[in-house]
Formats: sequence, structure tokens, C-alpha cells
Amino acid sequence: MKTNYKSAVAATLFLLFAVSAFAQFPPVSKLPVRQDPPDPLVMFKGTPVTSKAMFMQNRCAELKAMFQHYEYGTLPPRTNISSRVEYADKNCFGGKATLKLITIRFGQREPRIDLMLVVPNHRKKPAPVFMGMNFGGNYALVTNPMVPFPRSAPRRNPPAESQRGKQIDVWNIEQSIDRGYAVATCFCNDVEPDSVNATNGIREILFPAKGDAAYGTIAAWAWGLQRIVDYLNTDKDIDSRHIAVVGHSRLGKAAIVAAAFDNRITMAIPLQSGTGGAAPSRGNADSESVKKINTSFPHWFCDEFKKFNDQPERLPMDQNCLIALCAPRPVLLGCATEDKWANPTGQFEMLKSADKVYRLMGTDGLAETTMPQENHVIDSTLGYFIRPGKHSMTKGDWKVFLDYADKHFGKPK
Ligand code: GTR
Repeated sequence: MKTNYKSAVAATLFLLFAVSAFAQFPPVSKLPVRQDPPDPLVMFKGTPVTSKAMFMQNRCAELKAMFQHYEYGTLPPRTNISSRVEYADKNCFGGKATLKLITIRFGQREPRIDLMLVVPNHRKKPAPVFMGMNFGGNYALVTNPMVPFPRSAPRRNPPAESQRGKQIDVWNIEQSIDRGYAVATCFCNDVEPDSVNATNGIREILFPAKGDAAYGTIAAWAWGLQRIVDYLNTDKDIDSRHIAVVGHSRLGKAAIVAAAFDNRITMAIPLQSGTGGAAPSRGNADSESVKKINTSFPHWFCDEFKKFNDQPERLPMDQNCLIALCAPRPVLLGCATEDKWANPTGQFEMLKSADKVYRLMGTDGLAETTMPQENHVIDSTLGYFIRPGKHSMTKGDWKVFLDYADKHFGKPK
């Protein structure tokens, strides 16, 4: 009863906030047309941002409000979680790791997150962790028969015993364990099913999304990632200073949004995240346009974003500013040569533009200014790599993530 009351208050405050944020900015038709992405170090009204403090206080607040108003919708508020370890297997990967199954609840039966956390056994200290959502359900990432099917159907295949372990090569959890990292993951549909009329996600049940500033699925997933951080901060096996969010494609979009809005996430690795992620909305002829993404996936963003379909040049921010919101935390963008849809060159440009914010923060920013050759990893605080091949997440990609985490977190002990 108590929690329901609290949720009702939170939901009301959330709606009020959504309405006031909406009133703050001009209608899309009144925004100036700018061919280049807006400068992350210039305020909306034209004032230059001259100090770290001014960026952190004024510009970050303004950018967060703009991203919510014009693109993702108002992120739902933080809510109290309760969690329970339902199962633990100390002999995972031949005794190298412990696998825990944890439920994270929000004061009612559903929706809930079924988190799978795999932690290396041989370590002296709490483990750094890669955290992210998966497309196939936890049971597709491991062979352990105790990991249950997801409660709703995955994107491609309905839950079936034959699918168990089918995505081991996507998440490559054992490789991270061998390098001293934990991996925490859940099925994205636990938080919000990827469909227009989803009835069993947080947008319908927990924080009803209403009006022009109503948040879309990307924001819902980002919120879910932040609730996983709430849990990780309570788990003694995890080093809460070293939480890297990873996500592929649409889940990469959610990953970078989660990090931009939550500095407890100390590294962001959106892989091939494309439009609405780390690629510019002011795209190119080969990449996914704002109009295309809003037409194919009308539930991903807020309604206001659709008003930019034929005029993305009016956006008062671009995805360079989303990356800048992560400063000074490390951000690594990964691309693939055949994945032009996710705009590899545009993503590199976004890093180049965010570089000045990272320099203002005293970091090395993006260490190189020309688009790198295939397989050459730029591993500065703003990092980038492009490898041959298609839109996918591979063992080789994870090796790059691990090397990058070793460099910026320090090798796990
Ligand atoms: C595509 C979509 C992309 C990307 C991708 C994915 O169809 O156009 O924005 O998110 O799906 O998630 O695999």
C-alpha cells in the first residue's frame, strides 16, 4: 500500500515535471536551421560555456532538458527497488565464476527485471562490471539449465530449450570472466517490450507515458539500466566505481542515454548504436534518417522528435551533445565497415565535436582527428574503432571493450 502511494506521488510529480519541461522550449517550427551540429559549449541562447563548472551545472541541465523535450521524452523518475537473489551457482564455467539470478522489483509484481550476474571467483577485490540489456533472454547467453526462459518472447525466436546458449558468442561472458570482469545483463523486454502497443512494460504499468513529452522505449530501457545500477551498488561482489554500460544497436542507444543521465555509470560502450544513439541526427545518404527511424519505430522516441522528420537541421542539439553529457567519463564507440546504416563516419564526427568538452574537463579527449583504419583502436577517453564486417556484436568487439576497460579502469585485481 505504502509503495503504491509513493509510486502515485512519483508518477504525479513526473507528469508535472514533463509538462513544465515542455513549456520551456520553443516549438520546432521556431527553432533556427543549422546545418552543423550545435556546439556543446554554447548555451541554447548563444552564451559561450567557459568553464568546467558552467558546463556541469548550466549546460548539462539544459542539454538534459532538451534531449527529454525534443527526442527521448521525460525519463521516468528513480523509484525504490527491492531485490532478491533467487539462485546462485558457484561453479559456473568450471568453477571460474559464480552465476546469480536476481529479481529486481518496483513495489509490485510486474514489471520486474530478471537480472543475471556472473562474477569471477578468483579475485582479491570487488569486480568491475559490464552491464547491459540483451535481445534473446538470459538463457540464450549461457548453457546453465537453471536460467529460466524470459517471461515475454524475444525479438527473433520464441523461448525454447533449443535456443539455450545460442547467443554465447554474442556476449562472450567467459572471456570477460577470464579477464577479471563481471557481467550483468537482463532481457530488454523485462522493462519494456519493443513494440508500439506494449501493455506489460513500465510505460503502461509503472509510469504511464502520456502527452507530447511522453517517453519512448529507448528512455524506458535507459531507466531500466539505471535500476540495474541501483542493484549493483548493493552487491558486495561488484566494484561500484567501475560500471561500464554496453549495448548493441537499439540497446546501444539506450546504453548511451543511460550513461548521459546517470554518472554512476562510469564508462559507456554503445556498439553500432546509430541514429538516436551516437550517430548524428543530421545524417548522410547511407545512414538511417530521423524520418525513417520514427516511421519504422514510432514507439522509440517522444512525439516531439517526429516533428524533426523533414527538418533534422532544426534540432537544437545533436548526438555530440549526448556524448558530451558523459564527460569526463570514458566513452568508446564501436562501428563496422558494412554497417553504413549506423553511420560510422558520422559517429566519429560526434566524438570530434564532443572532444572540446572532454578537454575542458582536463582529459585527453579524442586523441586522433582523422577517421582510423579498420581495426585500429583509438583508446583515448573518447575512444573509437571500426572493424570489418556487419552489424553484430562479436568476441573480437568484446576484446576491444576489455582492453579499453583495462586502460581506463585499471586491470582487475
Ligand atoms: C534497425 C534500426 C537501427 C538499429 C537496429 C537494431 O532496424 O533501424 O536503428 O537499432 O535495428 O537494433 O538492430
